[in-house]
Amino acid sequence: MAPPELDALGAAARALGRADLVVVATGAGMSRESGIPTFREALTGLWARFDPEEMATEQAFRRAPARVFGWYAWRRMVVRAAVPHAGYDAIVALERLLPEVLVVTQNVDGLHARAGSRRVVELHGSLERFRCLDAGHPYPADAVPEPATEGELAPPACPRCGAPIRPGVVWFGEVLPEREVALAWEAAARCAVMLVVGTSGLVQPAAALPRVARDAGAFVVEVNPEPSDVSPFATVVCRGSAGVVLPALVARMGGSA
Ligand code: BV8
Repeated sequence: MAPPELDALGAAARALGRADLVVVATGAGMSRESGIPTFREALTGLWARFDPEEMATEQAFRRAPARVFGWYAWRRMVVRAAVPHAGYDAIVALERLLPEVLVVTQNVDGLHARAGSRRVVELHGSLERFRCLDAGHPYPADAVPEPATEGELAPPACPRCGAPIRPGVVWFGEVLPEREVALAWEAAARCAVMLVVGTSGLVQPAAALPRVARDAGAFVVEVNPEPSDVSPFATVVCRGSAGVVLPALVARMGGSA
């Protein structure tokens, strides 16, 4: 009798092999093996004493713009230096093996696109996008300095209206972008398989996606070394890290990352 994780891997590989549409829904755990801390670990140094749910808000930015902007400029610098690990390559391999794959990510690090994934929906925006706080005037990412150390960084002023420049991410209390939500929810309701990778399933409304897929009859695979709020909705759970399980899945399907 194969150990349970191999059964899960085999069942997941078989379900993927039959799937017309696969949604790969990823959270911060997907980037962990590329050296990017998960959201709950993302507050280091001077920010260590803050709670992410406090820092990632418009209120925090208005109250302490240099502290919040410095955190995002630092995270962007860390992310730019990161290299997508084998789990990202495995998702790109899935895109070659299967008829239709859509990546729906909560992450703002851009690593899926950098790895070569062609269809990526960013539910929470991107560290590489900036706009002004009041009018939403776009601001060129390359004009934002890359800090040499973790520290406060005063946001630039919008050249058009003078408002402070903010990161193009979705903060807590902000609505998710309409187009991305429509794409993600439509695919979740239509997919044969949803691969849920590296998310605690705590942040709404993204956390509802595995439930949408399961309720629509999809085969839901969770890839996470730890139990999460997604686990109860999973058809099978592959208890392991993204960088190990995803390549193993593709290998079981006879593909190679
Ligand atoms: C909204 C961008 C509505 C910014 C992010 C009560 C009060 C107030 C608000 C709420 C409330 N209840 C619900 C809400 C809404 C709130 C929310 O969900 N709060 C939570 C905390 C309860 N949501 C919102 O505010 C959303 N907007 O609801 O608007 C509205 C309606 C009308 C009008 C106005 C508003 C907006 C949510 C988006 C927030 N922005 N990111 C930034 O990055 O700075 S969220 C951010 O945190 C991430 O993007 C991600 O989504 C989330 C972190 O979650 P995970 O990705 O799951 O990461 P986490 O660290 O939790 O878990 C990592 C997992 O990986 C773990 O399970 C671990 O085991 C696993 N792992 C570790 N290593 C590996 C691994 N897995 C695989 N391999 C490994 N190697």
